[in-house]
Amino acid sequence: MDGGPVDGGPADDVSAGVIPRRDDISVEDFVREYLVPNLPVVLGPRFTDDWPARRLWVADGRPDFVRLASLYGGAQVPVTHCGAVDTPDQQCGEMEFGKFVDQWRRDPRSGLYCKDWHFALDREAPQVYSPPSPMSNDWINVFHDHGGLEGRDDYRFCYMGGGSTWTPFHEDVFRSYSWSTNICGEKYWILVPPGQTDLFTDPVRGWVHNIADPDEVCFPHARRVRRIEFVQGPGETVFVPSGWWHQVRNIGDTISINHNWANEHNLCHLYRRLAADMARVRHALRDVADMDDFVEHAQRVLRADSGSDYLGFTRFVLHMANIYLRQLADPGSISPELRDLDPYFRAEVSLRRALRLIDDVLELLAADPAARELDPIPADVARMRARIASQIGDA
Ligand SMILES: O=C(O)CCC(=O)C(=O)O
Ligand SMILES: [Fe+2]
Repeated sequence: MDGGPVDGGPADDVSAGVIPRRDDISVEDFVREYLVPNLPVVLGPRFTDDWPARRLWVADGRPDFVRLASLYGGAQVPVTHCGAVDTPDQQCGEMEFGKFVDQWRRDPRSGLYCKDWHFALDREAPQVYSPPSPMSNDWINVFHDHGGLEGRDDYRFCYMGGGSTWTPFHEDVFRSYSWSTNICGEKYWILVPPGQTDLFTDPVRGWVHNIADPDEVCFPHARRVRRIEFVQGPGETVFVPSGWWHQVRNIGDTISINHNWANEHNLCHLYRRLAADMARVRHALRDVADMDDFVEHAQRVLRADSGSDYLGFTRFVLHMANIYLRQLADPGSISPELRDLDPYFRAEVSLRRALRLIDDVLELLAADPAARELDPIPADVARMRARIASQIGDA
């Protein structure tokens, strides 16, 4: 088997507008069939059957409002109001979780949506879930926990809301992957394969906010966007690949957990997003291009706009490369950063492949004019590429 697309496989499903579904799949097959070709899939409930949250938070298939309020009532949570107006910036504020649950229970169609709650960061309570094994190779969160990334932030979220709540059409932060599991309830998904942004974005008007019912005056081609639509049931997990725009609507009372994540397989997507954002920033700042600290200024603007900059991204990649090189040199001792990964990801063949993919991105960085003028990126990148070459060879 050459590892290429299989007849009747996920790529064919996706071309036919059908979401691939798997009740069970090995981690290795998940990587080969979905991560490498960057295709979506819905994993069956068995991947999350052992989650305490699926019992603790649910009664008769519905949210257990009393239990939820007693467990987390005092927490401050972000709450959005999904009004009738389809704007990307839904009104958002903070609220005590107990009050939110109370209002949700009394009026399930109030449009209140508790979203982007950093549940895992907030709670010291025992863990009530852990990522499905195929999604455990998460450089963003696992390594953030070990001080690898700056700032006290994570990309793990809890969402709760009634039947009228939804998330407008968007692409995920940094062009990361996401996975999303329903603790209870159902979601209606619209997933859009990459390569169609011309149909639903515009330099002046921005982008379509409701792809289910686009504004045809501003975006006359949006109805032609190829898409996959499907319902995600309780316990199921949706894998959203890099750069796939999506829109999600809750059908009835729904609770979900989602993580943004990245690893060697979408590192080049992250880099290309950053490089494209950089090009846009430089273009916007072209009138002040001769100011003294232009390079640093452009990085500051990039960080404010995109949540990351070249130095941060390079540090992240070098940090990961170091961990993988150390692990490869000393396979007997599992580093704390790699402990939570499925053993498949720690196998020598996986470590080598990750380092090769890291090196591909370092090669792009080494050739990128925006990176070349930023000390100490060029020297650090060159040093790391030499170390990788000496440890795994050039192949
Ligand atoms: O469930 C939602 O409302 C949004 C989920 C989402 O955008 C994601 O998982 O990336
Ligand atoms: Fe998303």
